[in-house]
Amino acid sequence: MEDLERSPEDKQRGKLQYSLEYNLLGVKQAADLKAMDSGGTSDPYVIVYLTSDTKKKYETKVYRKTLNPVFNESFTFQVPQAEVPESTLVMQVYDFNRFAKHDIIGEVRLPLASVNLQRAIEQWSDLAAASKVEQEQLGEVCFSLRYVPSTGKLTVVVVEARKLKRMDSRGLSDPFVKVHLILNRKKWKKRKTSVKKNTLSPYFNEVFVFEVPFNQIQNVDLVISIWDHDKVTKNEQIGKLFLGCRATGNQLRHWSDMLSNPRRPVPPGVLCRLQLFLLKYIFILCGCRRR
Ligand SMILES: [Ca+2]
Ligand SMILES: [Ca+2]
Repeated sequence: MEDLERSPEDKQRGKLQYSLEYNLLGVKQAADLKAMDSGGTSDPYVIVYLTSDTKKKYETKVYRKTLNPVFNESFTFQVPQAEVPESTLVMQVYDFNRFAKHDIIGEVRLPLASVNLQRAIEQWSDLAAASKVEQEQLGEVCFSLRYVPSTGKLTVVVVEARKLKRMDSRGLSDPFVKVHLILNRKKWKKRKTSVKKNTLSPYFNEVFVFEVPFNQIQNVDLVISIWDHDKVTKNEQIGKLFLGCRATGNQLRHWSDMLSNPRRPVPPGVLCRLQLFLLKYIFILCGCRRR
């Protein structure tokens, strides 16, 4: 019955094999995955989490250029008995991209109430289109960029952010912005704004000037990330975005505008009001995830 309702598109996402026994999840392998990259392949990895605790996510290694990855990784979940009936296990297969947003290929959702956790299962499930339920709105950030080739000065004005995700259980968020420059894929320079307390629409208007010689500007990437300051626990990242010659979409356009209009600041407006998304660029660029 369920299969009949599925659109033909879902069929082409591929399938995932997994096992589950008590709180031990085995992500076995995927097959016939949809090709997300121009070369006709994908770079798949799997993120798993429970809907009752979306902050705790686990992920497998990335497998390069394959549509049939064998993961064979296990994850242990701690889920209070009382939350089992309400909780759904989500396994999302993503396509890794080094310099762009990772694409979701599809997902398997397994309501824990529908399985007997005392009995080991091992099965294949077709990947379905990702549910929008947990696709969070992280917010927008507005900034302007200016690069003057003759002096080698790159000016980043962090103007404001809007509609940020609420990170604190009591209160809103305490946002601040980090600006990283990456040179030849390594962390190079960083600056950060002040912290604005208890707001989801912080106004910063803070100016950062970086020295970037003209012969290096093509090798520089800019990462703008927004964090929630916490006094007691670790600061948490709300979202980030990435600009540079290897970026795509609006991010690339904003960067190209800056390079083609030397001296004139690219005004904060539609172009620079970019959506934040979750990425792992910093780690990738440090080489922690390279294989
Ligand atoms: Ca890819
Ligand atoms: Ca906080």
